[in-house]
Amino acid sequence: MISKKIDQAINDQIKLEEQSSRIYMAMASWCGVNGFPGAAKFLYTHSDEERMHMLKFVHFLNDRNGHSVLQQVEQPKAEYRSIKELFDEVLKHEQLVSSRINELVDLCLQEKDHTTNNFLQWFVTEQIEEESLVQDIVDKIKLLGESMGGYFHIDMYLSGLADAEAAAEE
Ligand code: OFO
Repeated sequence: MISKKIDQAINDQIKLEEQSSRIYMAMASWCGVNGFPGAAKFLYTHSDEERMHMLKFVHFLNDRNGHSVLQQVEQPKAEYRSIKELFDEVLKHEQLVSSRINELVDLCLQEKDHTTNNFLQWFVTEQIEEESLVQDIVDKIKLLGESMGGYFHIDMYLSGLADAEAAAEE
């Protein structure tokens, strides 16, 4: 049986994962209509992953006699000044998600909920990978510079990353 506090905190996390999925889908859409097909592919894949994260929380909470209740999520931003601004925001968002996962772990320790803490460890590891992947993209954008040639190479790189991730999941 899960405590009321943890039930509420997981529901908040479900909202954040759903929000993440929608933010990345909106970003993918912007990339698609602004000449970045590789970045769009990468972000659509990430949008799907966030939905998968959301579902993991939904099933876990319901399986533990809690109740996953979907909440209203805000409309994601539709416009970006550049691909650099967009990926800087992805990185900030992933850092926010990591800090929320850490807060959830803290709460589990306070509440002595070792089962939920154990479940959360998958997300702790996942966030290390997500942050490092996005940091790498941000670094590459800086390195290649904000030029047409640089953007072209970034887009090819992101397309390759999306293909590699899809192949790894097959
Ligand atoms: Fe759900 O990991 Fe990214 O946000």
